[in-house]
Amino acid sequence: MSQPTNPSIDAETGTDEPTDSASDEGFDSLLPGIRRREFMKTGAAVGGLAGLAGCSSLLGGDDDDGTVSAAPDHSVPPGDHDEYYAFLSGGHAGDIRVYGLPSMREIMRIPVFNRESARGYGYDDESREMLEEAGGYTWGDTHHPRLSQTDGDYDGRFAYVNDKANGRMARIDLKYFETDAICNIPNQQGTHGACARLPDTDLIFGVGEFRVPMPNDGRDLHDPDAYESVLAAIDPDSMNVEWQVRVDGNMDNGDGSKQGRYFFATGYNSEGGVNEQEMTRADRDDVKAFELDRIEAAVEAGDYEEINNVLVVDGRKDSPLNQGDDPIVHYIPIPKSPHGVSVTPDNEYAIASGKLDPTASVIDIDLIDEVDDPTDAVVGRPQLGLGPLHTAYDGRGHAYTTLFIDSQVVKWDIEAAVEAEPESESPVIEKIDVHYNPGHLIAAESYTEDPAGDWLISLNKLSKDRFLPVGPHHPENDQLIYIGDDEAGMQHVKDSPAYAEPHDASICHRSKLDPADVYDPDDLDLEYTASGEETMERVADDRVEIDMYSTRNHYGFEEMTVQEGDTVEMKVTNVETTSDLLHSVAIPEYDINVKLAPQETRKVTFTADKPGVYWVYCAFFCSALHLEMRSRLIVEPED
Ligand code: RUQ
Ligand code: CUA
Repeated sequence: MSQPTNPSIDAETGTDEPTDSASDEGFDSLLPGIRRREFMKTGAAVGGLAGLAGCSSLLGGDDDDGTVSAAPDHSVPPGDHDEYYAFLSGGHAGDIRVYGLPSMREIMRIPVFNRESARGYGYDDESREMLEEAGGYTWGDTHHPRLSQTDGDYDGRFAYVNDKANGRMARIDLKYFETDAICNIPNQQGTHGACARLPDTDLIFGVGEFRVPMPNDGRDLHDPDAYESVLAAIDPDSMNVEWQVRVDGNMDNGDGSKQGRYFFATGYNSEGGVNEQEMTRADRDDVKAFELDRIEAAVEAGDYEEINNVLVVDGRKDSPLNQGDDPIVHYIPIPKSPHGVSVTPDNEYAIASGKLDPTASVIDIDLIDEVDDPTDAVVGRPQLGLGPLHTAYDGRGHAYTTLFIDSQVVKWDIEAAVEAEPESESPVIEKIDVHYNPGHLIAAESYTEDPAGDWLISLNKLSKDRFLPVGPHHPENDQLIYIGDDEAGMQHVKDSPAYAEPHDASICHRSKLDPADVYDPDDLDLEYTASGEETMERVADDRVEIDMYSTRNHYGFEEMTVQEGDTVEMKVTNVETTSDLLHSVAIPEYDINVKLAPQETRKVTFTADKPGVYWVYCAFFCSALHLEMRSRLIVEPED
């Protein structure tokens, strides 16, 4: 192995496996007469040697002691800000984690499908009702956070994320970094892929993974051939399902073309099997390319069936809408159980990873509707390594694909893959070991038309021995890799443990987000209660309404007396205008926990069914007199 290129890297990661790095000496000895700069330029043509030498060691060079330019300083000193926001899904923790890059510090968590007590999410009336209306489940499985775009670039407005567990799509308001809407998607059991119609995010797509009877009301239980999965198109403003398309086989991940025409979804289990053996029998499954305008025309023309109040268009292979020259869904055969699909920043290609096949398939987007045999739309099939899952881009014509089984990230040249023979390894430029078994990877702004091309995170499923042992449930390992220097190659600069389990992420430059520092009361539905405006009123025989405020170091009322059996509607405003000064309303034994950021108003409704004295306290350490910030809820017994 080569020496670490930057001593601070080694110190920071604590890794005993230095980053693979290139050296002029190592290069020249393998490729006499070719300077490494030329190699990189012609990497596609001669990269085949990488296969011979064992890709990662070609660039590492076993006995080289040369140096290359190191990754730019990625330390972020205390008090300094990071350059990028990274939004990582929390998987079956149900949330989104916000990291700063390149420090990889976790800055915030945004609860989405989970209840979360630190932020009081799922405890106040509004968020509780939202979660109840969205099915009332206590958890979800977030995979694919995608940020809204305008004109092919992040606009800082919203993030959207799927629930693979329950067939839902959530929206996160990036002004407040909070979940503001959840769509419960009918006919879809498990929404996997999530992404948008670009360039202006005017439709959100949820990709249905599990095939079920349509509708799933007890019919066709023992007839798996009749099970189906659907693609759902959701209006990003109303968060209502606009239409769905039913398809053959199942679906997995998805991505939209950059210029609106197509949505792509990978599918495994074209066999329609119900167990592993049946699902992996076929050598080919497919990528479905949905023709969005044709689908909308079919909806317009009334060519749909209404199932569970949703307009469902028939996109199965034998649908009348798929006969003739203008099919609504193209089924493009891809080997074997493909997983990830993503569209290149220039909108030329959709690249699908083989998962059980060591190749990726490069689909020429312009050819899809031109060719007679859909297989002919596949114009490249580079041999990448074992278990290719997901692909990201640097905007310089390179693709980066995770190899789950090989525990590597492979960098390859997209145009070279189009020019090379199918199954050729020559488009491969370089591989780097990651620790261990990467699922997704994401490069900075890779989902936009103009990726930043400097940082990449490999989201590794296993960390094994990389951190202090914490028992049998190990953390995962997100590894930061610098990809900004094609000459030096990929440089691994940091390990960052992650609580289970990040899947996908979106990375956005900080200049494109403008989060609020305090709430704007006009953005909230509940009326603001200023100091001096507090009221406590019995509005019915068994109903009390309390409107009050909170500030350092007291609440609007020092005591609140109600009768046993009363329904209490308590609305509280945090009247602080100072940034970062949070209060909360915590009531023991009533399970009440309402968070209040500055200028925020929330409401909680509960039944006072236990007589006694209950101290209302503030759970955020807000000042030296925080412990004295109290009120009493007095519940008088029924006589
Ligand atoms: S997908 S790891 Cu996780 Cu939703 Cu490929
Ligand atoms: Cu308010 Cu502690």
